[in-house]
Amino acid sequence: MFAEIEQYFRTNRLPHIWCPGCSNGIIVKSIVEAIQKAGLDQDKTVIVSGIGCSSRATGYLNFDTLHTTHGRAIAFATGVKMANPELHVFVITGDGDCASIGGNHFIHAARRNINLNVILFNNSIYGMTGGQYSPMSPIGAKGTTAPYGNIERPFDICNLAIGAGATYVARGNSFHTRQLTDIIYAGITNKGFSFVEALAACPIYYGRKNKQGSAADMLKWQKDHCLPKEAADRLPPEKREGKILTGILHHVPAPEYTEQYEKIINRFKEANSNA
Ligand SMILES: Cc1ncc(C[n+]2csc(CCOP(=O)(O)OP(=O)(O)O)c2C)c(N)n1
Ligand code: SF4
Repeated sequence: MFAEIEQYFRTNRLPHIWCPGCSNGIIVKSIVEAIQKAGLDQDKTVIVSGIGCSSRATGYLNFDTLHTTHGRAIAFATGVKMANPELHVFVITGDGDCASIGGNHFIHAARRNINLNVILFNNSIYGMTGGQYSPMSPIGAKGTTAPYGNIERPFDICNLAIGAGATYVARGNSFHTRQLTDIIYAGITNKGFSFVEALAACPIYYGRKNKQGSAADMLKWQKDHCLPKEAADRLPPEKREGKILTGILHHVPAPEYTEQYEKIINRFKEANSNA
């Protein structure tokens, strides 16, 4: 099984640092499966990450990768894409990395509709630094900085992406891996800012602090609480209560940023050659 995707990993960098039961590896597998399905040239694919447990993924992936600074993955990725629009550029980020310190880069990249594939590993907590609450921790969730329960309302990051102008927005989870691969793949085919929120399970910090049981229990929770949007659309409101909608939530075409930029450059080149 691993042999099929082994080429996408720097096997000499394994084993990885993730805790037993962490779902980061599951999400990474869906990313490489989507890349394989899309037939992307490994030498023309760049994967950029920030800092966090999830962001460590770039160290294990056999592409040109950038493990950058906390919150700045989208800014670095924007630079890469602008410098060479032919590259397929992915961003791996955490809920802290993307929605907290990196929130401003996130909304502006979405607004510009620059052709990036951003995959957010949402474990609802800062894993790497020991379990502080994040802007995506649910109300009441416990963290080292919220010992009595979080009182801040979390972002619905997919709605934020849609509001900011992203042209492709989807949500998946670590249990329904085929769906996760499919929505990442569909994002690759979108020309513009593609955003996938992948629900992750951090059994060590989020799970322990919030009495979520074992790693398997946390995946089962995702199985039981996630509902594909198409199925939800056919149900009465009371049956959708408490469910997290998954699948493609939003997909509308809009001009892509690097193409618009290229047009301006060409216009000036033409004007100068005629002068
Ligand atoms: C500028 C800066 N501020 C803070 C930190 C410390 N720091 C490292 S990772 C992290 C949060 C990680 O949480 P998240 O992005 O959700 O990723 P996870 O570890 O949960 O995958 C923080 C605050 C840092 N490295 N750099
Ligand atoms: S702390 Fe949580 S997110 Fe980080 S590797 Fe461990 S289980 Fe995964």
